[in-house]
Amino acid sequence: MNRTVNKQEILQGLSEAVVEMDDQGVVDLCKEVLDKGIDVYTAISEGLTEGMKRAGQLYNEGQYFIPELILCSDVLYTGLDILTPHLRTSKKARKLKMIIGVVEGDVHDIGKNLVKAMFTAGGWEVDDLGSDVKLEVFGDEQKKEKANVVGLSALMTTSMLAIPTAIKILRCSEPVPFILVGGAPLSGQIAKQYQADGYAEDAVKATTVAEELLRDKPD
Ligand code: B1M
Repeated sequence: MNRTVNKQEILQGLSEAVVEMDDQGVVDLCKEVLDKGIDVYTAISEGLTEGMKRAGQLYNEGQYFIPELILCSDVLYTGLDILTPHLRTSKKARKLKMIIGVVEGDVHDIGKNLVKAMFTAGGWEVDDLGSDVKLEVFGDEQKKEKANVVGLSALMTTSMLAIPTAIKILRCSEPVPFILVGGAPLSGQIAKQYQADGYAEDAVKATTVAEELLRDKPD
């Protein structure tokens, strides 16, 4: 690996290492991120995530196939494992709780895991149900955990059709949480149509939207 010198090169290097499925490259660059005091949010969003997006484009162009995508995501996770413990965690006066999961029929969990990392860094307690989550599990978990927010993620035009049912189930749970939805095929308009309380297009905005929901309606 070439020796990287500045922040921009490190971010670019992280992105390329994900695309090139270079696990050791990501390990080395994450160490540089930490040694040089580069903002960990930036390294995740402008380095690792950009690389995964680029891998997605290569898949769309027919240059990468499923095995490459799996290897790219493995490398992304190597980086996340190193960097996320260093995300600055804010201390909240009252502990806020969120439940998050990818809806049934959908195994795409990279975006959901980034959302989880941002909430954890924001001082939230996060109950992660994983991916391909049966819809009734969201309701059952809410009854047990009484979260402030439940986050539903979907990455496919097919799986997102499960979201309105999940929302109906959650509206019957006690206490009713704020429901936040996200994932590439969704939009603010679709979220409204589905009667979600909030929509966020990326992981960083997700925490802002959740906090706005609680500020506007604290109880
Ligand atoms: Co697949 N896949 N995939 N895939 N995959 C897509 C989604 C697809 C668009 C590719 C394509 O055809 N162009 C397509 C879906 C088509 C559709 O919509 N109908 C697709 C398909 C078809 C499939 C399979 C069916 C392929 C097959 O087997 N023939 C299969 C699905 C199996 C299943 O789920 N039942 C499949 C499998 C896989 C892999 C396992 C190989 C791998 C996933 C690995 C993993 O997640 N552990 C994979 C990948 C990597 C992709 C692409 C390339 C990239 C997705 C990704 O990780 N993006 C994707 C094509 C693409 O996007 N170009 C594709 C990076 C990630 C950081 O972004 O997830 O959007 P994203 O998350 C963002 C925001 O969306 C948002 O914040 C995140 C971070 O900023 N966000 C939220 C997400 N959730 C949120 C929740 C919130 C708020 C914001 O609040 C709660």
